[in-house]
Amino acid sequence: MAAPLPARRCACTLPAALAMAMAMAMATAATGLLPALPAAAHDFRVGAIVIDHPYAPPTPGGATTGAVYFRTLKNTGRDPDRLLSATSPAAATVELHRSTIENDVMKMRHLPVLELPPGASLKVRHGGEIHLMLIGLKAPLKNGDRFPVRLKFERAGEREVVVHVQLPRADGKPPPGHSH
Ligand SMILES: [Cu+2]
Repeated sequence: MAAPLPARRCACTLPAALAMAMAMAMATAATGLLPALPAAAHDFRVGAIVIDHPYAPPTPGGATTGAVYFRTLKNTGRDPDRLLSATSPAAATVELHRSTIENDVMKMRHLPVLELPPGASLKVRHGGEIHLMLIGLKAPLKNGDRFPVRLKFERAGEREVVVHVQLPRADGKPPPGHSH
């Protein structure tokens, strides 16, 4: 196992246009014109880990970053596990990120690993703190697209999941924290 990376400031930025597009998408979704998540739920299992409904919001043309979320990430086993890393043919790199508010400013940090204690059921959703960041997108993510992401867990091993690109529902929350 590699030594944990030190937490560091995320170098990624989403263009203002993307933040605007996401805000508009959320507003549109809130009107009920679009199917709510999970319109077509899907899940994946590897060992004791269940990856429930991986999804990604669409990105505007020219965007080079995007985010992947999970409705839930569960460890149904009795042993602790950790999500170590992810890769995808859709992007040059995939990083685990946590966003936090510090002095009213949204900060993005690279998370070396995501801990999954026994019985954990983590919501890794838009508007929340944790996401997978797609860096160096090869093409914009379009509503209805699907793409694979390969997840590597310390105990359970590796599993490729299919991510659905979709407009997320508003969830009664402000637009996703992607103005970083
Ligand atoms: Cu990020």
